[in-house]
Amino acid sequence: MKILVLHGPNLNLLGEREPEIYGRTTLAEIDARLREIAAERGAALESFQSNHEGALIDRIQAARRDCQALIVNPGGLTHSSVALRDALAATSLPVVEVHLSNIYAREPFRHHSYVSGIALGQISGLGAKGYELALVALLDRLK
Ligand code: CA2
Repeated sequence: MKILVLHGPNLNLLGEREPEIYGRTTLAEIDARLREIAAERGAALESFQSNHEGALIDRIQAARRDCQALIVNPGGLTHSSVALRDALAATSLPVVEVHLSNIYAREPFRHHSYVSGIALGQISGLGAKGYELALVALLDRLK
């Protein structure tokens, strides 16, 4: 069983900038912890970060062939990308949407997500822990 974790634009900056909003944990640290949790439960995990919408969509399309579920933090594309939503929906795989910050406690333009309507669930505001909770929930579900 393989879970794909997708990180959208600018999330490569995690831990380096705006720690008051996004925390001090780096993306590499998040990915390492997720790989550890997956391995403990006998699953594989692949992480992919891109600042390019098309690259994210290409990876989502490929996931139909090699993954059983997705965890996605679409970054700013959450609030703008119908194309990303369509690609996720087309996989027919369970998707959990994760946000480090609570998007509903921030600017109004962050309150709408194009992804939430096709997601199994959304975790918002729990920092890096949100990815871990999403992973455990998906692995329990796929068991
Ligand atoms: O809270 C989240 O995880 C977001 O998806 C992060 C996005 C933001 O546009 C969403 O509204 C909420 C921004 C990702 C940029 O990440 C940075 C990390 C460190 C420094 C600067 C940007």
